[in-house]
Amino acid sequence: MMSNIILALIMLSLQKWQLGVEAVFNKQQVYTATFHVQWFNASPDGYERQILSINNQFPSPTIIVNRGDVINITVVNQASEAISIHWHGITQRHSLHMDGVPGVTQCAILPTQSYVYQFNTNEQSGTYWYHSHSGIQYGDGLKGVLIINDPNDPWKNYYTNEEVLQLSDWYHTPVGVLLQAYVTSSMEDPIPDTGLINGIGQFNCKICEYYNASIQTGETKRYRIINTSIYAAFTLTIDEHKMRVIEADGTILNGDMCVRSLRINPGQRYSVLVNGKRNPTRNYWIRATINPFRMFNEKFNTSVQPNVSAILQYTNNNGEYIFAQSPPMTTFNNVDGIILELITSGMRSMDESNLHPLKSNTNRIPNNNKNTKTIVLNVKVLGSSPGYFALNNSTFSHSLNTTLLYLLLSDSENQLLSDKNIGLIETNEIIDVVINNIDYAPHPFHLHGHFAWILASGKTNEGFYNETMHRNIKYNLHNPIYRDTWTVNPNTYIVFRFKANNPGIWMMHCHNDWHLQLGMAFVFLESPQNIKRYYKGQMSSIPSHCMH
Ligand SMILES: [Cu+2]
Repeated sequence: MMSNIILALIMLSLQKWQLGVEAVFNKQQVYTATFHVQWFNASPDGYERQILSINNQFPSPTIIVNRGDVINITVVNQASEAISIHWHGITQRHSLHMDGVPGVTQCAILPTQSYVYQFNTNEQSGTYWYHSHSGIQYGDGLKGVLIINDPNDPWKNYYTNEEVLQLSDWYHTPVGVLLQAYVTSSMEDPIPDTGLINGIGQFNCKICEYYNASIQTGETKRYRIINTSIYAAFTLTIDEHKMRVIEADGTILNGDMCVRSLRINPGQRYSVLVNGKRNPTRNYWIRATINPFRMFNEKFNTSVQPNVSAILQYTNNNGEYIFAQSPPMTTFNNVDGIILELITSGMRSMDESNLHPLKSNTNRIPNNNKNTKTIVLNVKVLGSSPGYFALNNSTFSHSLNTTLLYLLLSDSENQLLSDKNIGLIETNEIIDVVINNIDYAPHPFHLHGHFAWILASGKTNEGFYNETMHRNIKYNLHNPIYRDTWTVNPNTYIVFRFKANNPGIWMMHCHNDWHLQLGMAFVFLESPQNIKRYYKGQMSSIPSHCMH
């Protein structure tokens, strides 16, 4: 008891010291870099292919900044196709034209051209990432990690070091080739060949390479886990170690959820704390497995390797590896059984609605009032050959010859609003969005420009939000999770809320990118008059390459 009090006092003084440091941190820094985007050959999983890289690196550079810093990145297109970069989870307040969505907020960057992305991270902190928003291009490698440190992170004193584990699905065929076939036939979502952890995978290898994560004996370490896939949900486990979930998409959690397996959908991020063993006798496997929407034998054939592993290497206080050997292969026995069990238990334990913020945010959730607008979107597949995803029977498509932002600035908002997949929301309205997922697959939805409170979410096959049922749906207005990417379970609903306090043209779409390519998207046109007022003066005319 006494030692707990002393510990609390030390923590308190540490926090005060941190506050002192914050004054230094708060001097706004500008993080400047140049990204040369180009193809290069590499074999991250033992299979050589062309990768769309940044500065001939794979994985792409990790950006680490402090809260409040400005990011300034010049993207130089040295590839053969048009590109763009979206900064996933950054709300782009006063920098809508930096959101990186071709046809919506900017013209794509053509070959030989460059574009400067500059934006302020403002009050945001946590784990983010960036990726191309041109077609399905980030599946070929154009993506990376973005971390915004918060000197006042409440969990900061509970861990000593941190490390990123970027999970990604990986295709051996360039995804643009697969996309052509996908949009012209009624085939199912192309299944990735395998997965990568921090850019390293194992595909039919005899002498395999593994990413080496590390942990010191007895330390508590933070791992930032990011799923940068275009398709795959992953289940992640660390043999004989548990994970305390402390962050979801930049929101600090209360740490109540401690899991054996973590389920993470494309676009989502989690931070977990892992306690290192005091007297380890060996290293351990970190395993990530691609979750198919259906069972393995139905969706996977033998050429697909749904499992990717890394090694948790124990180190001494000097950071030196203690054990020379990899974890014993015998722990790989009965892999299929283990993995199926993990996926099942992962689905059981990782109910996203059980994640709660550290501070009850009751006061911050905007109250339902006369300004509340409820938008119901029924999502389903339309047609069959090819099938398209539709929201309220309308599929999202837009011209790349201009942008919605330029159309608005040239006073063509009526043209925008005639599109069924664009919804008008006005300043300070409270927006409740219902998504009914009329489909057998879960869909991870991502909202640009905002974080949303997830007020209610049905379990798989629970049924839809409709005239009669919605009265029985109970909203969590006490401690709902607040994030930018969430899972809508199959054959049921989700309800989320945000306040229209960030004028912009914000996409909301499925982050299974194959589905986005088939139109599973919606756009919120938020406070158009404010957008005009703010951006008309500072934006030049439409670049010629963007026009018809
Ligand atoms: Cu989807």
